Amino acid sequence: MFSRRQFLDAAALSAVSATLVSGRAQAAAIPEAPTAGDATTQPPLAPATGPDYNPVVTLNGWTLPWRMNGDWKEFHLVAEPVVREFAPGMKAYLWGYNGQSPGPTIEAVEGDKVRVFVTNRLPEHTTIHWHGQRLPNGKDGVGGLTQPAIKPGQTFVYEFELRRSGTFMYHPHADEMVQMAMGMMGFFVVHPRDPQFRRVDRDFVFLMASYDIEPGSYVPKVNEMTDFNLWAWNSRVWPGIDPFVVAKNDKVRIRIGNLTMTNHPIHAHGHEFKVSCTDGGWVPEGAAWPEVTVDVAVGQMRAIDFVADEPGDWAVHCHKSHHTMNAMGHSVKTYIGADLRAMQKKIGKVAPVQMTMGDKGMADMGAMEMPLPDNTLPMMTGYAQFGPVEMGGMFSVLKVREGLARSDYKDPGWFRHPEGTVARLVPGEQAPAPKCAAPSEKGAEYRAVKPSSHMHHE
Ligand SMILES: [Cu+2]
Repeated sequence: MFSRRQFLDAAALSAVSATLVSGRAQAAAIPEAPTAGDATTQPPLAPATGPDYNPVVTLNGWTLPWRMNGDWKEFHLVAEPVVREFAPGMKAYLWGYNGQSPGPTIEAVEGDKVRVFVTNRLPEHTTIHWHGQRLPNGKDGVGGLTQPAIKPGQTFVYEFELRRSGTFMYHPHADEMVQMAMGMMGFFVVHPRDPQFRRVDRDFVFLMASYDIEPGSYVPKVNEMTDFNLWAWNSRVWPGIDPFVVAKNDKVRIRIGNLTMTNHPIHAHGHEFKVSCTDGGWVPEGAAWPEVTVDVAVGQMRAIDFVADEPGDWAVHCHKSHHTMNAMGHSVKTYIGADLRAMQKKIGKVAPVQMTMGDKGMADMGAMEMPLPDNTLPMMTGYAQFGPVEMGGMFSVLKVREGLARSDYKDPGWFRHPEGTVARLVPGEQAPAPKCAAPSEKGAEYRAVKPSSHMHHE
């Protein structure tokens, strides 16, 4: 039996619009929460009900299935600890949704009424904010401000009508420094009611996140503000990020959201694109200008559109060069021009596996097989048909191929370049090796300028 006090609490709770779901009767009404076991890119989820649209492809991720309940589209997100593989050889213990970080992409249509159940299986409270959506204030998901936090074990429900189409995301607004540093985020695409409106053939989505995970450890350092060592797309780093596979002459859209602590100038090779959509809505076609790099600031989302009319393997990457490397390179010292042979000899006596490297630059490290601590990734890695790619982090490949079937997203392998179209060696023109790399006595002057002689200069 309710006491008066409990009755008032219950009345107060039902007055907040992000409503706590409790009791056996309601539990039976909550839809199943599908879960994903790994970081495989799932095929696009075509709509079985409602208006037609071209579903998106979440890089190394998936779209959350839903069920219809009357005229409501019902989804179920579960906030929980997850294990995420960043690339073969490295896993991290993150927080995410439905088994993975990022959480599954939510897709629906402008005008849809959506009901999202959110169950909290984290050790602390959380909320979900629907970044960019027009909705009643009480569904905005700001803990303390627009709703009470969702305590561990509780399920809340958010109900709102999708008032405009576009490119959105979801993330917590509760202990958010920790929860986003732990990987809690997901994409939210609202398709236009008119399936022909700004339609493309292939539509890819990914969220950018940064992590600070020390080589050999598994949990991100959540208090880090600036000094991250893993720059991820959908919590994956190159060579763990799947390619954008497209057919020649496809209209392609790539939607990008930034939940790191810095901006990322995203650069695409081989094509010009236009920004077609932001988290604020569609950019009128006449107002967009051609770009090959778009800066995505913190908290922003950008969709870029282009026609993939140049066959090939085209790099797509963040243009901050420190964001295309992985953890092991993060604290490597600069030795360009130093005499490492002498130094290595001395160090080798006390630490046999320690390697000093980089006297000629760091490109050697792309091909280097060296002992690594468990659970980390080389600074730059990934092989392609001509050798090591010397990249890590925020890097992937746009693979444009002739004659791919509409639904074919399989990695087609490396591009077969037409005869005579690859940059080539000019035979018989060999410049002398630079002095600093030469082991001869001629290099002695240069090698004499060692970092140590600066450091101890008196
Ligand atoms: Cu970047």
